[in-house]
Amino acid sequence: MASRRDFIKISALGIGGMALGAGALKLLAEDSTFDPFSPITQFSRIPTYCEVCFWKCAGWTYTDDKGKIVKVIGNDEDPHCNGRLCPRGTGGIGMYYDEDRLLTPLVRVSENGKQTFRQASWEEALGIVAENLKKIADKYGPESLALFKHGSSGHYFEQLVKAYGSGNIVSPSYAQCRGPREVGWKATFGTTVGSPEPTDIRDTRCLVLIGSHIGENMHNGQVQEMSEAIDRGADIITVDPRYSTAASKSRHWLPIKPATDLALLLAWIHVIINEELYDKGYVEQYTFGFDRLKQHVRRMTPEWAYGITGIQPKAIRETARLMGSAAPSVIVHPGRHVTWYGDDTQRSRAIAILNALLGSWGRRGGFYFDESVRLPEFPIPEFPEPKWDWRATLDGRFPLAATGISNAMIEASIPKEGKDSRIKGWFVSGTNLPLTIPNRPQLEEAIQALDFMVVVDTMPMEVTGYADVVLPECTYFERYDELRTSPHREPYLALRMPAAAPKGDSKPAWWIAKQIAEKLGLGSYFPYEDFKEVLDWQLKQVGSSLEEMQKAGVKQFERRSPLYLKENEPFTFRTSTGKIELYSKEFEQYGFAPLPNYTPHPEPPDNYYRLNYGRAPMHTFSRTSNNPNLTDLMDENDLWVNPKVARIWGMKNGQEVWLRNQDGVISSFPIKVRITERIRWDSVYMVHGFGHNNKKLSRAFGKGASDSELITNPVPDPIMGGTGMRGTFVTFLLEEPIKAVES
Ligand SMILES: Nc1nc2c(c(=O)[nH]1)N[C@H]1C(S)=C(S)[C@@H](COP(=O)(O)OP(=O)(O)OC[C@H]3O[C@@H](n4cnc5c(=O)[nH]c(N)nc54)[C@H](O)[C@@H]3O)O[C@H]1N2
Ligand SMILES: Nc1nc2c(c(=O)[nH]1)N[C@H]1C(S)=C(S)[C@@H](COP(=O)(O)OP(=O)(O)OC[C@H]3O[C@@H](n4cnc5c(=O)[nH]c(N)nc54)[C@H](O)[C@@H]3O)O[C@H]1N2
Ligand code: SF4
Ligand SMILES: [Mo]
Repeated sequence: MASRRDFIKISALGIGGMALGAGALKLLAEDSTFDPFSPITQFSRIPTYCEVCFWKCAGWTYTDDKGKIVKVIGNDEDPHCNGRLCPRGTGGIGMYYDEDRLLTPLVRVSENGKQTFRQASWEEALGIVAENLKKIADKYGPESLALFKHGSSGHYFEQLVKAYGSGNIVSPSYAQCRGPREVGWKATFGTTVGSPEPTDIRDTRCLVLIGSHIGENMHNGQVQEMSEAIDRGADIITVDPRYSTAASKSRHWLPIKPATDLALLLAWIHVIINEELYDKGYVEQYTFGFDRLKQHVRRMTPEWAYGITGIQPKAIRETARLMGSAAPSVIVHPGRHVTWYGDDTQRSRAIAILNALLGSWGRRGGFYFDESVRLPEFPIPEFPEPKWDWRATLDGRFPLAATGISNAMIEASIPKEGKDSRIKGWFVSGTNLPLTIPNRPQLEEAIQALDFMVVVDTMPMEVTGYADVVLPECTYFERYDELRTSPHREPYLALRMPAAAPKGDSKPAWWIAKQIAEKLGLGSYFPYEDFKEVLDWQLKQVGSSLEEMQKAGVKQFERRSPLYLKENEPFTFRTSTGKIELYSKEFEQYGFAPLPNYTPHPEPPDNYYRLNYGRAPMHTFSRTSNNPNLTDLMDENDLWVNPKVARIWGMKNGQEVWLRNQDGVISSFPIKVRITERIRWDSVYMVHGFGHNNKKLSRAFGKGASDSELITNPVPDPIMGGTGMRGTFVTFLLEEPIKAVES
């Protein structure tokens, strides 16, 4: 079928050609000889914070006397990393050296009936973007433009899109990640969890991980604090159907049957209430609805949960007692990627309730009250009021959604039953939608229907193949960005500044957004020549300066209020009752269960297995799978298969298989089998972020399989629109499937 927006895979250009691949590979090897105090080579260090994941560790980029970037290390003063970057952060310079990088603007053209990209000047590319945005605003209203964003660059495009008149802004970190936990937590404690999570792991006596695999999930400070906690003898309890790295470090591993966590959580609540293990003073003083909760869980015994979860009643009781004896220095971790089965807000509520009973919120060794620096916004005119925004795309669903829902925005881009779509144009920055958003057929249908799509990225990732215009951003080593203000035990600021000039014709996002704004007559929203002016102005408002931060990289500020609750001090939580709501008045008002319940989820049919996925310590999603330093450490994912299953299918270690899901979707590439007891017989497991199908990614193309393309049936969370992604079932194809030949 002729399509208006063919996915452009093959580089007709040979963009890049920086010929630094081998050099970049050598960088890690150079580590051992690298000495910043070497008398021979003069090194300079330039502050940055990492963009390989959203932990945003502050560090120092080292350049040699020729200005070449040689290394990045952690900043000792930064509490996110305590001077140590994780393997991904250290390998982050691979993002700068990657010879596949986007280095020039690209525009879609048709040549001999085939669509391809042609290089363009910034002037031309930005002109096309501005012209199309003007057309959309004139024809349908500015609200018809949606912004999909993730990472630092999102800020500038958010500013641009708001100035243009649209409030249709979405990020995958909500409906595909931590949205349900934030809603569950807010309903309970009146506040969201936020990032970094204010978990006081350093001082905890008991850490409970429910499908939160710290250790493979390399969020730096948490990993460091967890290993300290283990050394101090803290109890770690891990609930995971897979024997994860965290499970291997745990005193108790509860190999739960997938999709049954709510039953375990309710049984824990039952034991903690019935054995009076809860913090009585705290519960009495700060919580609302205890009696109703007690009544609610009265029959949810460990024996009841055993039938559902497969966890022995004895183990449920023992672990509940461990938590009780450690309370309040106990953390039932809220998790982060929590969009699993569609009842994720309720599962997060159950976790929040458990923490409330144990009195861990606001207590040492539980959760501290984090603080961030209040940085004044650089003065710009007020944004126009859009006539409608993302809320309209929900069509009355998901009443507690706090931001846009990506799949709803995508749906709103598809014309239906003779009705035109609401969304006509997409602006995308820092998110590789095809490998990030579940239900790829829906994504592709939406893209085909768009009038215009522009993508800003550093790499020729899959998402760029769908764009009309691709704008190359330089990497975080080559630009100033907003100050990092993320909260912590003490408020901190961190600066990112360029260690080298942008490669090729790549540019920082602030510059790109400003140019487009000026072409649209919205220049007053970017009232500066250089982003440095904004940083210096902001820093001076809080008694610092750009000059000071250029030397220090990070700066600590004074806390304004105590780190923990003061013993017996009155405290008003920001809920309707002013208390921690064990019973949620808000959920009741919206017609949702005010106390969480267990409901069964579909099971894999015969010969199908639940597709489980997660993180590898040396990769971040799809963004690092072409990174020359990190592919050296791991260049493809494999498929964990239980030995029993391998026997039934006659599979051998290392054998390549294809996967077919319940909807008949077959993986584009094969994946190697790894036979291991670490995965249950009813599931298979792979690391997310592989299986790239863009040939411009010379190292990542065709390596491993993509979990994303197999997740075609996300289960929506009725409360806030999260997309449950763990209800995918796959079977094996041992021979290469015959597929339609590509045109
Ligand atoms: N199947 C499946 N889907 C998932 C998940 C999963 O585990 N499995 N995890 C979910 C979670 S928890 C999250 S948070 C999301 C993450 O979703 P994404 O953030 O979309 O994940 P990435 O695949 O890393 O895509 C990042 C994109 O940003 C680009 N990029 C990197 N640096 C820069 C930069 O400096 N500027 C610009 N403009 N672009 C840059 C990269 O090249 C890449 O195209 O995915 C979610 N989706
Ligand atoms: N190295 C690295 N670290 C990262 C990232 C990265 O890309 N790479 N991404 C960061 C981001 S944005 C996020 S959101 C976090 C995500 O990291 P986490 O919040 O830790 O979450 P997941 O990746 O969902 O964790 C997956 C775990 O859940 C288990 N699991 C699967 N099904 C079930 C179930 O039914 N019940 C239970 N109890 N467990 C189950 C899996 O076996 C696996 O061990 O990681 C962060 N840290
Ligand atoms: S945890 Fe690792 S990848 Fe994430 S910001 Fe820190 S160093 Fe970078
Ligand atoms: Mo995430």
